[in-house]
Amino acid sequence: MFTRRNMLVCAAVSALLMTAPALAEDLSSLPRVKVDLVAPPFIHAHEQATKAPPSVIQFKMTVEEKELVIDNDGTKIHAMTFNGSVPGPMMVAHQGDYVELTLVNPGTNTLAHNIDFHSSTGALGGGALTLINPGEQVVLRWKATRAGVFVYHCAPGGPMIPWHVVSGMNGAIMVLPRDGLKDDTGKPLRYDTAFYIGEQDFYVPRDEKGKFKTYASAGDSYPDTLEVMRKLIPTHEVFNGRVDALTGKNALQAKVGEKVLIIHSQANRDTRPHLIGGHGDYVWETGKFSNRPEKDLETWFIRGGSAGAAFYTFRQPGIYAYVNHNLIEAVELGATAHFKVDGKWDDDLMKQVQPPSPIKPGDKLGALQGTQGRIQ
Ligand SMILES: [Cu+2]
Repeated sequence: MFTRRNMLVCAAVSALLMTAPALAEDLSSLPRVKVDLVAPPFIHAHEQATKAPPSVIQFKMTVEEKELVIDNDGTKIHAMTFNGSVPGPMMVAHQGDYVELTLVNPGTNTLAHNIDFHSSTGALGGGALTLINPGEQVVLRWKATRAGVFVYHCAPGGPMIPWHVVSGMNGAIMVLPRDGLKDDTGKPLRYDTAFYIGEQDFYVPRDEKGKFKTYASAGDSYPDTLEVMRKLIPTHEVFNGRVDALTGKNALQAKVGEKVLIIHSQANRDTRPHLIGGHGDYVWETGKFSNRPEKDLETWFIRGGSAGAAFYTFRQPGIYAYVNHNLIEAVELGATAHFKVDGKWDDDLMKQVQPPSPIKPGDKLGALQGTQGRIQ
């Protein structure tokens, strides 16, 4: 029955619909900034604090379904990626900006994809408005109301959601406060360099002999992969798409005195970054910049489906391993990166007082004469 109340609701809805286009017209007066994305661990050029008025920041990403080698034994998967990399590129905007993404799914792809931005509000994070078949593209705009680092990922529905995410289809966006980052007392914090590390769990099926299997297409790999996924034990846990993507000659470079912001995302599974021989001077463990950073952390916890940020000033030169401090995952499954830090060693912070040498007879190592068990 069409009641008076219903009529009022309808009138209110049409009034809302009528006002909607006006909102879009307001945005047309805002500055528009086109940004070219770069592959992780690097991040496109950006201002840390900005005096610019809220702007429409335009990004474009292309979905690439591609075969990727994920370890040093040549194990291959049919990856699904934003812009060809695992993780997808880091986007940077400022709080109050509008993020406008053109998402392209080329006709050469085989699957439907979309994007769910954890930083956006409504419509499944944009997932409900961005589902595109091969040969289609879509443009989504959302307002960056919350400051922080946030995951984005593909979420095409049902079991496709975890499958696409663990096939590599995730990344992160950093929404900076307009006046930049602040320490625990509210003083400005500026980094010299920012790196983006995306941690990824892969679930590669094995044959009867225990060897990793290969498949003709992503679709062919799906039933076996789903079986491995359901056991929840990854075969690979890697940084930036493969074992050793960020070690050796691919190590992240820094200098003594350099202030580095390390952004770490995991779209699916919990992890616990740790910088061996260093710390998190300031850590936004949950990644949200309206909260005060924690100080002096040894290890920080990144919940699956989130990103965190750690700010550190390197104080000693050398090779630092940056790991998931589930050390089995770091060493056996691949979750290790390296920072190569140049500069001068500080003896005050650490010095080898005596190099390894034969034990001298008569040295009573470890004996605390007369003080054992007493607190003084
Ligand atoms: Cu997808």
